[in-house]
Amino acid sequence: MDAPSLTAALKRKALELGFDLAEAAPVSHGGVDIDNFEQWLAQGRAGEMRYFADRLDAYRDPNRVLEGVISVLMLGMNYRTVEPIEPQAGQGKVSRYAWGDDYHDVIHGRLRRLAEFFRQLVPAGKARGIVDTAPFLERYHAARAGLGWIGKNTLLVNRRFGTWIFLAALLTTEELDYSASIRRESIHAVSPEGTVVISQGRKPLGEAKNNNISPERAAVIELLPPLRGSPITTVCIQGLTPLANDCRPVGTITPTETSLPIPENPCHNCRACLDACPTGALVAPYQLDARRCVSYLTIEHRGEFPEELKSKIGSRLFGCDACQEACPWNRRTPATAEKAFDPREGMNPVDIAKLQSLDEETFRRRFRGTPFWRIKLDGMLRNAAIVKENEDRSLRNDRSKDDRKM
Ligand code: B12
Ligand code: SF4
Ligand code: SF4
Repeated sequence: MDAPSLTAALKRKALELGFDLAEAAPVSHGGVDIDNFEQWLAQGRAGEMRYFADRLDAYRDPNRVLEGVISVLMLGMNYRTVEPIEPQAGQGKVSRYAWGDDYHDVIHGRLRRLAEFFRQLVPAGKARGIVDTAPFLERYHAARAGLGWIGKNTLLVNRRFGTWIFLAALLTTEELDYSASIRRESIHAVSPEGTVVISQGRKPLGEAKNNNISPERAAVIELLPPLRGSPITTVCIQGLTPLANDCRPVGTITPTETSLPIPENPCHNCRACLDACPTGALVAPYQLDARRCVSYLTIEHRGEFPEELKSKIGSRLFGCDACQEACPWNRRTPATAEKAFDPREGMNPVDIAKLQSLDEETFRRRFRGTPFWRIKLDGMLRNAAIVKENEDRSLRNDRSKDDRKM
């Protein structure tokens, strides 16, 4: 089967299985994105998520994830359902992604069926479906496949669905049709003077002059002849690809500072997500320090929270949506047709006193198959205690303000 027919068949099947987005890209073997990723790790920004460092070899070499891999079909599934109900006194807030069935379970089943379908079409080929389950930069590959761009909140933003999409991937040993993807033939060479040399492989095609650095250090590149007027309009810096669908990665600016493409980056000058983050976890556009992220603290982190962050968590019991709720691209997105993501009863907001009264057995019965299962009753009780402490503190503060007024 040729690449276009195989790709078309896989995409059709993916949509039939309930995915909302499906596009192919070549699998990346190393490059600046891995460099950024390693830098992120070296800065300690992964916190206690040791699996990154433990599996660094596989991030560098996707053959360790699937021997002989060349392509990936990147998939997206819309999970937006109803609007969130704000918690009242005695309640904790749960982020949208966790209201229904655990997405890993929902998506895993579909990936298995997609992989089986692939094997019927290409019996000699190999395919592996993944959803957070393998050392693979899903957002980066999704951007390369053309599913959207990486927003300043580090999430993949799609023009239609915003950020309310789960990502998954079908890795394959077969070549696919990458026509929707952001290709990497135009790779970059770096020049310290701010001049970007655009090249194809090792063959230089021309030069672009970095003639403006915005306050956010976003670089505007003016293409010099012979490239002026060519379809190359966007600069791919640091390997990030916040590109519109018709853009091409072009160059990079040195040294390795935050330099971002602007003209076609739909985030433009917006910084709503950075401003909305309650803990300052988005330390710069496109950069997240997980150690400060409420999502990390309430879901991944074991043990006590850093004292200085406790009060900033407010009533967030599980996960955090602040950098998504603030995003203008999330304002008018459609609801999902996927029933598995419909909110289960009592999943948001959650009654703190009821949660604190649960024993292990009841917790298991109630939350089996939901994302709460992952952190067990102990983790939920730790989070509940912080939410309660924050509520008590804010009541005390309100009372002392009233006393001062009298
Ligand atoms: C670990 C993890 C987390 C961690 C770390 C998050 C993070 N931003 O890395 C924590 C627990 C905090 C987390 C939180 C959330 N997560 Co999460 N998470 C993952 C997971 C499993 C791995 C992500 C990863 O590889 N991180 C490592 C970092 C380094 O990767 P990166 O950000 O892509 O790195 C690039 C940039 O940071 C940049 N960079 C790094 N350093 C530098 C330096 C400079 C100078 C520059 C310019 C760039 C730069 O380059 C890197 C390479 O491209 C993915 C699934 C997957 N396998 O991809 C889901 C995933 C990203 N999470 C997801 C979700 C839904 C969430 C939450 C919304 C859940 C919630 N509501 O609480 C929050 C959102 C927080 C946020 N703003 O990111 C979805 C996102 C879907 C989407 N639309 O993008 C994913 C894809 C899961 C899925 N299968 O759908 N998550
Ligand atoms: S703390 Fe909340 S707003 Fe900040 S990065 Fe994490 S998920 Fe986004
Ligand atoms: S809030 Fe603004 S800056 Fe952040 S991801 Fe959305 S559009 Fe981009």
